[in-house]
Amino acid sequence: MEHIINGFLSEVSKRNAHEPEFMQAVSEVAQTVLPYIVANDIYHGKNILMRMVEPERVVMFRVPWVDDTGEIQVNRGYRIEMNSAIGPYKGGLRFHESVNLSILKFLAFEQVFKNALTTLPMGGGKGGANFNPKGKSDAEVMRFCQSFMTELFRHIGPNRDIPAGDIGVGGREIGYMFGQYKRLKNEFTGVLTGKGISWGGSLIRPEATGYGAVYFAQNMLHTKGESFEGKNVVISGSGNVAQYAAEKAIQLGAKVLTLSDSSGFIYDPDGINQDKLEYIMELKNIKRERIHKYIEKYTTASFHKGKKPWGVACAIAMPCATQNELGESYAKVLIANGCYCISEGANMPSTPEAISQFHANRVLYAPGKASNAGGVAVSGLEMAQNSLRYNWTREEVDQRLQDIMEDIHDACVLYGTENKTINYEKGANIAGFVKVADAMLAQGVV
Ligand code: NDP
Ligand code: 2IT
Repeated sequence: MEHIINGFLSEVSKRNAHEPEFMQAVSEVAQTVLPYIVANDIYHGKNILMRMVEPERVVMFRVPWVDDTGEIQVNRGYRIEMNSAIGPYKGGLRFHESVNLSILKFLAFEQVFKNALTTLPMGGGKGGANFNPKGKSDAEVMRFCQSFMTELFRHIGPNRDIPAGDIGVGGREIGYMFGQYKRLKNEFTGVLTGKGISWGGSLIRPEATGYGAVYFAQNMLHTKGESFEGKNVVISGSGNVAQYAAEKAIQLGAKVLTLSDSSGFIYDPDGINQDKLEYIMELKNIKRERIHKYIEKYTTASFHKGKKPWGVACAIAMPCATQNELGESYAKVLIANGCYCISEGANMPSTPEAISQFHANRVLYAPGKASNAGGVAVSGLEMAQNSLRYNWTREEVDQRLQDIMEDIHDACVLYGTENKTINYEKGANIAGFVKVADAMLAQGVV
């Protein structure tokens, strides 16, 4: 088996030189899916995984825009249309200075499996630009978004490819891009998700990724007769996903001790309660400030510059910032301090070495493609509401989200149970693979 996996990965890496994040995501899937393919005749000998790692289409384009001083700036825009076997391409847009082909291909590849797991009919895609929104005025962000959409609009559509938010893309950016799409097409359609409530958005979409990651953790904890009640929770990030993961954990009676951004983390020994969280939301979402400002208001808390929060003792850890933010040494520290449940809100936040530590120590570990699927799931529900020209209530959407997270947990149990323990990584990879592969095989050589 080792020989087959290595042969496959060496072929993929030849075709995708200098794409470490993409290779990391492919390798993680190949380790669990290739043995399954070899053991199942319907998939064997059809080069099916090689087809799945090759994007159906990659679009790269120039994004010129004028900054507030009148200078002309140029960024690079992308859309990776990875797989449309089970539905139109669906996935977020990331605006961050680090964005490149490797990062977006890893995200698009993960998205294919994640979207299949949601039980909704969505293919996988991802896009974005190497644009850094930090410190930019609203007018600059608007001009950038308009220029970005002036090229992207010809590649997307409500039945073709439906982008949404990701790092650096929230309600403000979705609004500017939606407005530009509508002007160019002269059509009001649900071409983006994460829209404002008065113009086609879904209730609970802003909350969905964070809430969903907590619901998934709850499902994992229930397998051990445990819950969030009274548990210490360590969260990284302080953006959309981290904020609503914290909110739901607080509602379930947990004590949230940390949040972070790329400059460091805050530790509040008294716990971040709902009032404090609302202050953070105002700080981050409206004032667009840094997280260290928190300690100016809540003086018993401390700020740890340049550090990650994984050294703080907790039962449950939720990485909700970015890829590879939790490496092997942090994994060892978390486990040594008693952490037994990891639910990833971010995409690929744990390194392969960290994941090996979790498996070796029987930690309840959920990979992002399972645990953070609530965001795209409610995007799917937003698409359904747009098609119906109807809106569901908060309670209806939240209930559907909870049901979907439970279904994803069940799929992981079905495909990932080995020696009476659940390997959620294996379960998520195989469950996602089976759905997409079956559709591809039914559609001929695609
Ligand atoms: P936001 O832009 O709202 O927040 C991102 C947070 O992560 C910020 O606190 C940011 O800090 C921090 N961060 C970003 N890059 C880095 C870095 N290189 N090092 C340290 N910290 C970093 O994004 P989201 O909350 O939407 O996304 C967070 C993660 O969740 C991403 O991995 C994303 O792919 C994933 N995700 C998002 C979904 C969604 O619906 N939004 C759905 C599923 C997954 P700073 O401000 O300093 O950059
Ligand atoms: O990584 C993700 O799943 C997202 N950024 C959300 C994608 C979506 O289409 O809602």
